[in-house]
Amino acid sequence: MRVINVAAAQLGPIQKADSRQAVVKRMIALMDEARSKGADLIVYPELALTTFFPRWYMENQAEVDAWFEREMPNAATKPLFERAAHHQIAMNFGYAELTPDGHHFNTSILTDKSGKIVGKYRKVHLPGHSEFDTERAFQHLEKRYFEPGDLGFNVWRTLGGIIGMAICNDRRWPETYRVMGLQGVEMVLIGYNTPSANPEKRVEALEKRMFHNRLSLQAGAYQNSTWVVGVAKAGVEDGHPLFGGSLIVNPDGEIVVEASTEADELLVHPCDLDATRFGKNTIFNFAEHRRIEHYGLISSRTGAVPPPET
Ligand code: CDT
Repeated sequence: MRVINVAAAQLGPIQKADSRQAVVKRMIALMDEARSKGADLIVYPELALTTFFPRWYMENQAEVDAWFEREMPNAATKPLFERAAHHQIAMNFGYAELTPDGHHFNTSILTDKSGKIVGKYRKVHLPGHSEFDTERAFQHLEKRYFEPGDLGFNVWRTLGGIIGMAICNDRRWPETYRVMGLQGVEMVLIGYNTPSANPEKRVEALEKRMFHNRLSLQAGAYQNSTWVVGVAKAGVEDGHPLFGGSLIVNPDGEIVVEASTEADELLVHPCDLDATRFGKNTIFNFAEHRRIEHYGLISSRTGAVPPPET
């Protein structure tokens, strides 16, 4: 058995006025609880340090940049890194990254148990739009504030296993998991901020949106025989509800733990990486069964092109 005791640390809402220092305090409280429960790794959501700011339309770049981190760790997050090193607990969290040469990414990092950053991922599948959209119930301006990630879907050998990362909307795309699956991934860490309502389809029920969340994470896990850890930022942020439903999915695609609130909430589960072996060696033995001669369109065509009508 190769067990990583994973803590999925769901965060409740973060209001616009909340400081990073206040959020880090909440993250440390969850980390203390995770450590007391024997966790090796704690996983926090996408954009964990701030409110989900892409719902707000901004034209002033200085105002936008105030939501971004110029270095990691920085003054606000140093106490989190120090506590992680003290507890000897690895961590993963998301934040808005502003690089020294002026690029903006929706980023996620993975540390080892000493608090050293061992992996970085930048969100590839940015949802939403880039200009103010009067048709929407509310805005989702990720395409305005972020560039598509430039690092691809990597995996890292750490904590005795092979671990990858993705962010929120990435979880809905099978390519996300498969590219990591082809590198032998054993655990995928995915933070999210998902509105409880569909801004383009007001009648869509919350239950259906949560079904799509589970469906995506469970399919990704099963079809690549990997653990998947999905962690929400949940609750009502300045009048805008985000759903919870943080969960850990085993390599058979089954949910082993799931959050029940929309507040700060910790789920801890022992994830045996050797449980990924059976699926990887049988039905999803890629080397044995994949037929890449038929998959060319996946990497050569972006949008669907139906055949001409006859
Ligand atoms: N943060 C994020 O990627 N949210 C998207 C919502 C898209 S609705 C415009 C998601 O896929 O959950």
